[in-house]
Amino acid sequence: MDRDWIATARTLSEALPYLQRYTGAVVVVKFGGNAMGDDEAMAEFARDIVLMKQVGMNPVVVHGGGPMINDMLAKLGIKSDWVRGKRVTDKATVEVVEMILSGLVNKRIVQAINDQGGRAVGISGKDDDLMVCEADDPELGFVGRPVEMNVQVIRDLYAAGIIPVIAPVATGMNDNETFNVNGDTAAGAIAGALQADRLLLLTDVAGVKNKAGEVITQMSPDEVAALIEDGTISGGMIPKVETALKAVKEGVRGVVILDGRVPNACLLELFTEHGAGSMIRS
Ligand code: X2W
Repeated sequence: MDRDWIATARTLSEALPYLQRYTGAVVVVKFGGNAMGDDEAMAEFARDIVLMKQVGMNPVVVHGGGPMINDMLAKLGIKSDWVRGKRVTDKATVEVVEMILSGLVNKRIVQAINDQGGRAVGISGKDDDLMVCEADDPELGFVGRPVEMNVQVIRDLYAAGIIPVIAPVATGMNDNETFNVNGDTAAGAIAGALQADRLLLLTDVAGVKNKAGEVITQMSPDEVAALIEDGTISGGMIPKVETALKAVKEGVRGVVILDGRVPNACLLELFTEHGAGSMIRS
């Protein structure tokens, strides 16, 4: 069957109010390791980001890469333990984390965006002291909790037409310290410091689900707290919604938890009435 070109044109026309609403908007996109697929899915993600930039938004990509760190640690025979959703990170582990996140994963995303005609520059939380951390918990070793954010470098990059791509690796308060930061935590801290219009947390589930297993499309911070309290939100979703609550409290206008494996997930959320995933805002 022929493609429906009239429907294609209508889709563009229907996007106009959303395009107008988001002109100049700062949108932080957390791209988790589990949401990253094959090269084709990566190209599609990159295309969405380049389109956002092209229509006048300021996308800022913060990525994870947990599965890729796991693969390299396994190859090197380094064992990894997890405590409350965070990787216990000793000296040997933090070196692998920095190599994989700032190297392999960061540059793969940068290259994919550039291949779609965007101008991406990859940095980590170390660059220009973007994210300075303290140890989160002595039990976790070199896992960082952001205590000082210097986001001017991000503003400088997007004002110059560049899409920043940020690895969640950070500097400490003491010389030569390197911290491993959970990707969601880093994205939330960056979105908060930027007072972003949106934080999109791309993951591998459709969003926050109610007891019947249906995705909840809109929630206030109070409703989220009640759902944690009664056990509806549990497991791996807890750190995500906690990041969302903190970001909203710090001034992010809306946080959306959505499935990054769905084709054009970001466009679906931003440019259609349908939206995607679960939105948390006051
Ligand atoms: C994470 C950083 C990467 C990450 C880790 O070591 O795996 C901590 O757990 P995803 O793909 O977004 O899960 N850091 C402290 O967050 O990756």
